[in-house]
Amino acid sequence: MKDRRIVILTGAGISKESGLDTFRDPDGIWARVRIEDVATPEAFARNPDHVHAFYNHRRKGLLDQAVAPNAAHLAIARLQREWPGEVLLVTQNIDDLHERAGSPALIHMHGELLKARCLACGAISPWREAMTIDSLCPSCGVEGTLRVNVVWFGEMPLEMERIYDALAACDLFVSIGTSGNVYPAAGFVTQARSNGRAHTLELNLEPSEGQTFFAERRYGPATQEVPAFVEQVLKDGW
Ligand code: BJW
Repeated sequence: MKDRRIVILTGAGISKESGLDTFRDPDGIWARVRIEDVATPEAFARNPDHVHAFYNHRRKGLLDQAVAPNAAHLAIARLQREWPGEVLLVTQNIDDLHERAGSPALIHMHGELLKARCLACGAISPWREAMTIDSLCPSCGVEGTLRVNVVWFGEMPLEMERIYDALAACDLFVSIGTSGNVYPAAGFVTQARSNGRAHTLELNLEPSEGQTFFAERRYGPATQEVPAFVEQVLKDGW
C-alpha cells in the first residue's frame, strides 16, 4: 500500500454540515448574489466596496464560534496521517476547516478567505478583520491595494501543475461535496481516469454534473459517507 497514491478533491458540500453555505444549492450563495457582482476581477474593479462587503460578511461567518470542522474534515485528516502512501488533498474551499481538522498539508486551489493579497507588492498576508478600500498592506504599507486572496472567475486557479502531476500518478481519485460545475476542478476526474489505472469515486449528497465519469458513486451527507470511506480504505484499500 506504501506506493499507492490518493488525490482527494473537496468542495463546498463538505463544509455544509459545519454551517457554511454551498454555492449552487437552492439556499446557496449564488441564489442571493450574482457571480458577476462579486466573484470576477471586473466586479472588484467596478465596485470594490461591494466585493469587500461580500467577503467581509463571509469571513465573519467563518470566524463565528459555531463554525467548526465536522466528521468529514476529521476523517480526511486521519487518512492523511495514517495512509502509508501519498495523499494529496486539494480543496476548492476558501475556508480553513481542513487546517482546523488537523490536515497536515493541502492545496487551496481557489485561495483562502483568511488571507489578503496586495496588488502593489504581491505579498500574501493573514487577514481576519474587515477589509476596506482604505486598508493598508501589512507588507509594503501602501493604502488601498488589498484584495481577498481568492480565485475569481476568469483567474487562474493555484498550483495547477502540482495538481495535474498528482492526478497523472494517482491510484485513487475521490471527489467530495462538489457539484462539478466549475472548471478546471470539474475535469480532474477525467484527468485521473486518463492515467489508465486510477479508481474514481464520487462522494456527494446527490449526483453531480460529472457523475457518469466516476467508476463508483456513493450518495449521502459528507459526515456519514467520508468517515465510512476512510474506515474502509484504511482497513481494506479499495
Ligand atoms: C453535500 C452536502 C453534504 C451539499 N454532504 N455533499 C471549460 C474549461 C475550462 C474552464 C472553463 C470552461 N468553461 C468555463 C470555464 C471558466 C470558469 C468556469 O468553470 N465556469 C463555469 C461556471 C462553466 N472557470 C474559471 O474561470 C476558473 N479559472 C480558469 O478556468 O482558468 C483557466 C484555466 C483553465 C484550465 C486549467 C487552468 C486554468 C476559476 C474558477 C474560480 C471559481 N471561484 C469560486 C469562488 C471562489 C471564491 C469564493 O468562495 O467566493 O469558487 S466560484 C465557486 O464555485 C467557488 C467554489 O470553489 C466553486 C465550486 O463550487 P462547489 O464547491 O462545487 O460548490 P457547489 O455549491 O456548486 O456544490 C456543492 C455540492 O455539495 C452540491 O453537489 C451539493 O449536492 C453537495 N452537498 N450538502 C455532501 N452535507
